[in-house]
Parts: sequence; structure tokens; C-alpha cells
Amino acid sequence: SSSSYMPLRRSDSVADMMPEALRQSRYQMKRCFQRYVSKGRRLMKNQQLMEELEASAGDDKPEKARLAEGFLGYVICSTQEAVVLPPLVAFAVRTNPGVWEFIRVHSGDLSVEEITPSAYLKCKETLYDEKWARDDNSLEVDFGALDLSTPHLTLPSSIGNGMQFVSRFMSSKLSGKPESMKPLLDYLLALNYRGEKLMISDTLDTADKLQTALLLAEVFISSLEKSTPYQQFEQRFQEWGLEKGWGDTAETCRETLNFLSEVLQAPDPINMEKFFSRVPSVFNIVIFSIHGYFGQEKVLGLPDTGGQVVYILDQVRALEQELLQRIRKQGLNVTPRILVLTRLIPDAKGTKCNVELEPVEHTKHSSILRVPFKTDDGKDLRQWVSRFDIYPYLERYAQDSSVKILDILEGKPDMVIGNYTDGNLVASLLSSKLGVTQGTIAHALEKTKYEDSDVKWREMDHKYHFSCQFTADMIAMNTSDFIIASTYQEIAGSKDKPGQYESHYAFTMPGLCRYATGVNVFDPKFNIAAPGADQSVYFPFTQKQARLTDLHPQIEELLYSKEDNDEHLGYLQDRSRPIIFSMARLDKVKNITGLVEWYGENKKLRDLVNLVIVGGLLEPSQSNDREEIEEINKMHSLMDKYQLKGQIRWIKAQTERVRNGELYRCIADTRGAFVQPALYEAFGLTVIEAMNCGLPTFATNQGGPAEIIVNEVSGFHINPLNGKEASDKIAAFFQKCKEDPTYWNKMSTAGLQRIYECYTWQIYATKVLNMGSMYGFWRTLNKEERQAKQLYLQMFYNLQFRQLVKTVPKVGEQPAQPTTGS
Ligand code: UDP
Ligand code: LCN
Repeated sequence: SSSSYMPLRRSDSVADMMPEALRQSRYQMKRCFQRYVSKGRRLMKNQQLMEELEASAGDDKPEKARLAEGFLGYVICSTQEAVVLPPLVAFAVRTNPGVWEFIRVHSGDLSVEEITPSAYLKCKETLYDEKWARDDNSLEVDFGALDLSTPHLTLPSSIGNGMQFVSRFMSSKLSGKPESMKPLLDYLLALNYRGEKLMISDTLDTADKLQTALLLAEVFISSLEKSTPYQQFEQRFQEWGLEKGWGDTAETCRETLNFLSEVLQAPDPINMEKFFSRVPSVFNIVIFSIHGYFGQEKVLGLPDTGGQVVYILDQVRALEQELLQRIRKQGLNVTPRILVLTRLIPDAKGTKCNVELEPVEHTKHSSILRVPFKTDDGKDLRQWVSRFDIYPYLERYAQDSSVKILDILEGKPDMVIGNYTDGNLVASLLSSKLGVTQGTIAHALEKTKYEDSDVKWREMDHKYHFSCQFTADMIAMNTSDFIIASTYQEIAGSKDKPGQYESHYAFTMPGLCRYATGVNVFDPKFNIAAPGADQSVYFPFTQKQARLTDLHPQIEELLYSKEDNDEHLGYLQDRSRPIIFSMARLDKVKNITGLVEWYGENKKLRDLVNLVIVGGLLEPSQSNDREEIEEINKMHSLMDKYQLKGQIRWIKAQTERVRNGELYRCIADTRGAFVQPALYEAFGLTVIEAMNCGLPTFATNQGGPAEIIVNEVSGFHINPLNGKEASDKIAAFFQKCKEDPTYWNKMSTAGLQRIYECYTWQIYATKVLNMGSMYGFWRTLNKEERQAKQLYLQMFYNLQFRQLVKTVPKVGEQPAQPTTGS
């Protein structure tokens, strides 16, 4: 019989549509659900659910197709995972980025019920810790319940545009009665630099008075020559109650006055944003990046030391420039300061990580400030500590660094920005203590890197201490005023795959804590500001006059000398071939060994190109990082297995940025390509470095690179889970280039174009300083609710986080006994 399918209205809620769908294809559904429950209790992921749905149609091909296209197919296809507890099956359905629904279906009578995230999580916990799941008083946290009056975005496509939404919402909130302006007025009245008033004086204490003053000033100033310096009319401004900060010339002052007049008359988002981009509210910034070796020389490629360091140093340079330009335009004579806080490591291993204060190169007012970790007996901890084991040192670190910061800045910073879990937690402690605006950056959230790391936290805790890490992440995300993400996918993923932040929406760590709402990606605190690459280091290979030819002999040796030494292994027999190049820390997720294996397996590719790898150390005995050691061993065994010598060059981690820039360009000279094969990459700075140098790039479709590169337009996506397909794709490219050399140039140019349009530090700095200013005001609204949440977070920190920290051994201590024999 032909079954009739209901018309799909995909915007409707799944729970609402389900009963009707069931009525229409009851028989197939029953078969499918029988399969789901037949194997007993378990967690099923999307792929398994789809496979079993297909299998339930047996050999009937048309039936299979109908199922896949029908409503059930749609629901299962959108289901991220399902918990099977016969006879019930609970589904976590994600119909759109950020949009989740939880439903429970009875496999016998096919009744459907919508359930809360908490109820869904309880089902899931049953699989791992039944007693805890059934305990009415197990710890449940719902941060969402604490921001009831925070407005939320509703459109998935707007996620990451928080600032725009905030300025719209503020516009409507400040509209209407004159009293509505009070928060803005109070904010302006409080503006000062070290006690000296800015913009308005205390006399302008009502919106009316302010409006009148603005009007007088505007009329007066339009009669002046545009370039008239502020000093010439400063006196007049003061008579009206206007202080410094409006501008350096008549023209800029007039603009700023006008933006505010417009806002006072009838607030609109455009003038609101423009006004806030002018407000002198940020002069001193503190940035936390604690773990790893943080330095400017000889640190890159060391364990835990990669893109985050590059990102921050470039970020500081860009922010300082933008600050200087803004301050000048505000007509102020203020020196901005940026401090990057990291840890001081006495055993610095040839780096400068044992130096307390170090100026940041190419800046005038920015420094790295290093504060040591302390042992229990008050001594400086001498050695490097893995980011996974760092938790016991952070609270003390926050206290010690806050003393130093206040001392050096001679007061509070105006904004703190954290990086990664450790930096964000310390930034949270500091911002709560000092009451300053906080921004959060996560170069990678570990939760999504390790499958089921939330429900299986217990198994992994002795190695990774995720119990501490995820708790700290939750505290930071919820304390922070704004969150800076590099890409949309970092927040809300893609059509099929949840984003890093999104995966913290509702999750559970059975036996520890259930997050009914962890963080909601529709919160307007989320913003995208993509980093760039330093264009003085990474510039196109075609810029002949700028090329660093002095370095060519060294690079020549690095790539082509025939002998193995302690810098490189393997050699390239046929120099005429193009090179495919990859460079990364030798971590498992970077999947460098995967690339070597694909290359080894693919005869065609091996005939076309040579392979050059930069990463890690060459001998396991030289490393003290668990994962790196495993990967080093794997590299050796793959080189043996596929007899790669003669076709591969493996060079150890390279710490000279400038030389690396030239290295990318030398690879481009061979008309080669860059390959970034990571199993998952949060952003992927090497991808934009390579593209900046004009090197055609193949990068993982898992994470940031999928957004940086438009597939087949400005580069290529490869699927790291399908090595054959990936290596065939690379081979096909080189085959095509052989036949049509212009194809290589076309891809090279298209990559550059993409970079110039979207990935530069200038664009970034403007956005981030606007955030600082805008969210600095935003946090003054809704004070009571914020304070209540802050108290709750403090309690959570004290009762939960501090207890968990005790399970992490300090350096030299015996690890806590694992609870199960593993
Ligand atoms: N890098 C380097 N030498 C190495 C490996 C990496 O200089 O041996 C640099 C690379 O050029 C890039 C950064 O380290 O600037 C890595 O950043 P990415 O975002 O690719 O990855 P992460 O290491 O942050 O995960
Ligand atoms: C850390 C990572 O893992 C990369 O994906 C990023 O590109 C880098 O930090 C800079 O944000």
C-alpha cells in the first residue's frame, strides 16, 4: 500500500508534529523503534540511529528512500543522540544551530512527550550512574534560571552578533520617558581617568540639562573651522559642563556630540554604536594567558604552546594601535597600557619565561608580566606544568597577580580578557573582585575534543581533570560580560554539528553536576571577531623585494640536505616535485600522523609530490608530554612501514616565526600546498598564515578552517576521517595543476583575497574595543540580577570548584588513587 506522508512544516516543534507523523507511518516507526530498544539500554549517536532506521526497512529500497525523506527521517537525522531505556527512548533533537528539543517516545504505543533538558539529562545519567540519576537532590545547576531578564536572540543566523542586538535592545530600553535615560546619564557621570572627569561634569545631572548643553555646544562648534584643535574651545565646553573626551578637533567633537544628541532624542542602534565607539572608557587592559611557555622567542611548537601565544601577541599589537588612535581622536593625553599576564617559569629551558617583565615587541606601552606559581611552602614552582594539571595553582595566582597589576597600572584595569580555561577562570576571579568588564576567549574548549568527556569524566579525570576544567569553564562563561569567538562554528557549529559553546548548553557529569542550562548561545554576550595573521611576517611569496633571501641557505638546508641530524629526519630524493607541507604541535588531534599515513597509502600522491612536516621533537626520549611521545613513536613507525625516506622530510618544531614565514613562501615557490589534517581544529592559525603567503591550502572540515576556506573557491576542505578521499583530493589538485599550471595561481590568489576580506587584525581590534565599551555599559544595567548571579557563582566556585581542585595532585605529589582499577 502506498503510505501518505504529511506535508512537512519544518519550523514546527518536533514534539507537536510527532503524533501526526506517527499516525501516518506507524508501522515503519514501530519497526524502527523496536530495533532501537532491542539491544537494551545504551546511548546512540546520530550515525547509529540513522543506520538502524535504514536497516529497519530491510531490503526494500523504495521504502528506505521514503523513510529517509519522510518525517521520521527528518527527526532522526536531526537527532544528535538518543538515550535508550526500554521501553522508552529519549531524543536530543537539534533542528537548527543552537535550537534543541528533547522528546521521549514510548517504543510500544509510540506516545510522544516533550521533556525538559533536565529530564533528558537524567535519562542519560541512568546509563552511567543510576543511583545519582535517581537522587532527587543530586546537584543540578541552571544558570539560565538566573538570567531571566536578560534578553535573548531568537534567530540562529544572528548568533555571534551580540553587540548589534545589545545596541538595539538598549535603544528601546532607553526610549520613552526621560527617566529611561537615567542609566546612560549615570554611566557618563561616572566616566573618569584616574579621578579626572571625562565628557560631562556633575552639573549635568539630568537628561534635560545634558541635552541643552549638547545643543549649545553643537551650534557653537559648527561655526568653527573643522580642524580647530580642542584646546581652543576647551574653556567654552567647560562653561557648559562638558569635559575632555569629545574629540581632538571641532569636527570630531561635533560628530560625537551629535551621536549623543541623537541618542537622547530617540535612541537608535546605529547612533548608539557610533557613540559607544567614541566613549573614552578603555585605557588599560589586562590579558591572561597562563599555561605553556609564553614568550616571544623559542617557544612555539612546545607542548601547550601554539596559536594562543601567536594570537595574543598579535592581538596586543593590534589593540595598542587601535587604543592609541582612539585616544588621540578623543583629544586625550593618556597613555594606554596592556599587560599580558602569564606564569613565570624558573626552569625556562632557554626561553625568557623566567623574566618578570618583558616589553612586547613592536609596541610602546605593552608588556608581558610573569607571575610565578607557588608551592605549598611558598616557594616558586620551578617547572612547566601541563594545562591539564594547572588547577591547584590558579587561585593563589589570581591573588598574586592582582597585587602586581594594581601596582604597575597604578589602579584597576578597565577591562580584563581571559584566554583558555585557566586564563578565563583567573580573569573571572579578578573581574569579580575589582568590578571590571570581562571578556572571554577560548582557543579551544576541551569538552568537544574528547568524545563523551562529560558523561565519562570519571574515566578520564586522573589524566585530564575535566571535572575541574568544565566547572571552571562554566564559571567563566557565566561570569563574563562578553565572549569573543573566532568563527560562527565555534559558537553554534554548522547545520549538522553542534558548536563548541553550544555543547555546553545542557550537559551532565554524572555523579558530579547536571547543567540544566550551562550557557545559552542565544545570549547576546557572544560575538565573532576573527583573528588575522601578522602581515609583516606572512606576506605573499610573489612580493619579491620583501622576501628574506638571507634565510634561503638555512631553509635550503632544512628542506633538502641529505643527512639526518637532530633537527630533521628523512630526505627528498626528487627536488623537482612540489611539496605538501604541514606544521603543527605534535598533538593527537592535529593528526599529523594521519597525514603521513594517507601519504604513505596513496601511490598516486607519492608520485606527484614530496611531504614536509614541521612538528614536535624527533625522539620520544626528548619529550615529557604524554601525547607528543605517542605521536613521535607513531611517526617513526609510519616512516618505516611505508618506506618514506626519500620522499618525506620531518623537521622538528620550529620556533622562529619570521623564518617560518619565509618557509611557507619557499614551499609556495615549489608550487606546493599546505595541508591541515586535524581531527578537529578550533580556529587554525596555520591555515591563514599559509593563505597569507599565497600557498593553496587543504584544511580539515572539522572546526574553524571549514569557515575560513570556501571549499573549492579559496582552498579545499578535507575530511580527516576519510584519508583516502582526502589524499585523492590532494592528488587530483596536483594532477590538475600539472595539466593546467594557471590553476595553481588561481587558487593561490583566491586564498589571498579571502584573507584580505575577512581575516585581518585591524578588523578584529575595532570590534573588540567596541565590545569593551558597549558591554561596559551593558553590565551596569540590570544590576540586581547580575549581583544575584554573581553571588551564586561565588558559592559554586567555593563549594564545587575548590573541592574538585583538591583531587588534582600538585607537582611532585602522588596522583590520587583512581576509583576503579584502570
Ligand atoms: N607553530 C610554529 N612552529 C611549530 C608549530 C607551530 O611556529 O613547530 C606556530 C604556527 O605557525 C602557528 C601556531 O604555532 O602560528 C599554531 O597555531 P594553530 O592555531 O595552528 O594551532 P594551535 O597550536 O594553537 O592549536
Ligand atoms: C588554539 C587552537 O587550537 C587553534 O585552533 C587556534 O587557532 C589558536 O589557539 C588561536 O586562537
